[in-house]
Amino acid sequence: MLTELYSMDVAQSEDTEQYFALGNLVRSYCAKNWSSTNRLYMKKEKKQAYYFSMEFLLGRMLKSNLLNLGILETVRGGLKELGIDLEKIVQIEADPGLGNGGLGRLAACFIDSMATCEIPGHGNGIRFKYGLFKQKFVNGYQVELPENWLQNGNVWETRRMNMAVTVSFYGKVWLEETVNGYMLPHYENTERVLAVPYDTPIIGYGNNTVNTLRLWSAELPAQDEAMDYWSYIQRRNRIESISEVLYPDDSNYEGRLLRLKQEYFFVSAGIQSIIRHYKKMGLSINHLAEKVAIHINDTHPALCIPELMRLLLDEEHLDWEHAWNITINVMSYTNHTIMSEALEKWPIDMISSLLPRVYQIISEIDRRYVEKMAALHSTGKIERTRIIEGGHVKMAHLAIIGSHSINGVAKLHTAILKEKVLHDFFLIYPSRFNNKTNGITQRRWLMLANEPLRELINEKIGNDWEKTLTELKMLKAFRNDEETLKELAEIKRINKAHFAEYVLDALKIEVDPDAIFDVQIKRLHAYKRQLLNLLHILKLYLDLKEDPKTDIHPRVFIFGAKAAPSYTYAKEIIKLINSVAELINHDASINNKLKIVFIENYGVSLAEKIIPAADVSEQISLASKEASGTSNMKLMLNGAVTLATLDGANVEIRDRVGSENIIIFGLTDKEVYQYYQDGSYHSHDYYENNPVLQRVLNTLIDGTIPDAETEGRDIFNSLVNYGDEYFVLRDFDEYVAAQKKIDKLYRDPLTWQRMALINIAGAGVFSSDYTVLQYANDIWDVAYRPDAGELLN
Ligand code: NBY
Repeated sequence: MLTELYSMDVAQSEDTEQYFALGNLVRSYCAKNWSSTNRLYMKKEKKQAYYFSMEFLLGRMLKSNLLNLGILETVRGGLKELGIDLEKIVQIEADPGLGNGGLGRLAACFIDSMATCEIPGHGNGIRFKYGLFKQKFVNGYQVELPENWLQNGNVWETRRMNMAVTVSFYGKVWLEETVNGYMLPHYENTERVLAVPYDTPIIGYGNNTVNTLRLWSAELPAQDEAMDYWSYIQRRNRIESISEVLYPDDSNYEGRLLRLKQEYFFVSAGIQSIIRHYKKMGLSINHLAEKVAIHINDTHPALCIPELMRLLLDEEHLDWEHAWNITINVMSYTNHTIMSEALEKWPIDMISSLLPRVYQIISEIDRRYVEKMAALHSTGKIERTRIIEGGHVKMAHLAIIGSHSINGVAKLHTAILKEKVLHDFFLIYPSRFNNKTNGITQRRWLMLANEPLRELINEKIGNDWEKTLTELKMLKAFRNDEETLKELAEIKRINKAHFAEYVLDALKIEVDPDAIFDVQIKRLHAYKRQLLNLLHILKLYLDLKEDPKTDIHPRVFIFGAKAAPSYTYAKEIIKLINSVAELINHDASINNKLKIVFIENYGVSLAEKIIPAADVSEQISLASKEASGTSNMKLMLNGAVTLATLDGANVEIRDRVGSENIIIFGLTDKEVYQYYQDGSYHSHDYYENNPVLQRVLNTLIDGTIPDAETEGRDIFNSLVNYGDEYFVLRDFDEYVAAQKKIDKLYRDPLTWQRMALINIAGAGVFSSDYTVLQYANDIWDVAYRPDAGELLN
């Protein structure tokens, strides 16, 4: 392969050539199974599920492909004989950061699990030229740099020009009756965009299934009319900008035109290609819902609903009722947030000028909804739930009204949707609501990221867990086996030493692997309360300053977090954490008892390094705000002990491991809602009445923290004077107490390792294999690996 690609042999080649040679080899190795999987699906006319997501946060693929193909060890050994270190060449691969955070990573775990569980399920999204920005700290401030991940090419993708489709924007549309009595649209002056698919094989683990991730790229269609050269270039740039860059906002909706274009672009291209593929099988469009399921990952692809209606009405000439029936049966929707500022709504003017025909259809869906509900529900409820309201199109309402299934991503989250956020809808469509607790793939997050732990587990309980993660429960038998607990400790120590090397190399910070590695890795957002963590660190710092002999076990606080570029407050928090790190890490009197490590540019590849080295998993969002969380699952699977509020999937983690093996603190969701109701939270009182807290908060404004005056002042005000939206001060005391408990438990190694072991043993239910099987069974009604059925019980 090296000779074919670069006309050189191994001795002459460098890492980059070796990486691309191996990548090409792997791709051709799976090519046969890829086409046979497709042929099989076609021949058996299997129902297909399509996971529509704006984001797929894949991470590097070389090792996971080798693992799933069952050739990781063979290839590693073979390369070694050639004097090549596999670990070195996998680093060459650009980490495709086509997602913001949990939602995008969930999509990546799901497609891996669908292939592994032999579900005929594929991803559909956008091939962004630039992924999520690269984060750099300059003087403690976040600076965003472009992430040009395609610069050196991408071995995994195949451009399929023959499957390109056209997506139209703008123009005028009117309906005319045809001779057969159909009302069909005529278009004038539309802007046509060529959508070109790039397909990536998604390889199942230990089987012959290879599914497809189809990502669309926007291009200028072949020109038929003569055009001025500069107009041509301008138009090309305008069109190509559609798939240029991922929006870097994770929980704050921005109503920009380009974003709406992106949403329609991959939705329209995806659905057109699904229908084209379906019709190739020679089946009647009337049976579409028996052969196709489309999943809407958050509301970003909610235009799937009017777009499928458009194609069924205008291209397939079905009548409205019939088309609507098919659409509802095809579509299902996952909600990922209860935060109102993240709910998408588009101004009518914007949608109707960009997508005139789609807007007509949305209006008609809305009109019929109001008409049908008038007899059944109160006007108030109808007004609150209709799609078009207050000059906007509400995307969540569209998604709910046009789908047969609406799910939340953890039990608590689903309960809050039903009882609070979507209560009106729940009363209207009770049977549509269901829960699907998130999951993670054990292949990337344990088998690859933590090889020593994988080996230990295999030694103890065999390897059935690799296919059926709930088998990890067998580990519980070792809870009192000192030898096993010591081995577990040894592995953690090795992983921590390994990570410490990285920290020294990348950040020039020396950390002690015998300290507690306390990890909070997630997007930076006020509701996730990185600030609560920081206030506790400041408290420890003050304690140590006052009495250097204060008895605490040394700690390394590890943060990884990107802030949306426009989210000023989050960026101020980053700067503040970095300033406190400057202060503490360089204070000799602290005697290395505290260190803060803020990892730059946190993403999938860094998560793979940090998670196996974590002792403590910080999951401290304000109860009710974190829909599920998934780093909580990855960390527990790697033996970290969770320090958490009763939010999202933390509740289910507690149920699995028992209250003795997780540290819970803080307000419950009920208490938070109670506070909202009586408006009785006054953060200023906590400042006034709690001297410890007051002392800590004062460091933000009294010059203790170097070079962060503005940030310290703003953050102080937000907490003390402007209401403390996320109840940081309210939960402070309980959090400090919980951290004390951690300190105490950690000093008893056997107790601690027993907790770690029980966490690993209890993580089995959080496999995304299990999650996608539930989607397949309950929502999509598609086939899956016959022996996987037992997982569903
Ligand atoms: O989805 C996350 C939730 O916060 C987390 O609790 C959950 O575990 C995870 C998977 O269900 N949400 C999330 O990551 N959201 C985004 O990344 C996101 C991205 C873009 C936009 C909104 C949210 N947007 O409007 O552009």
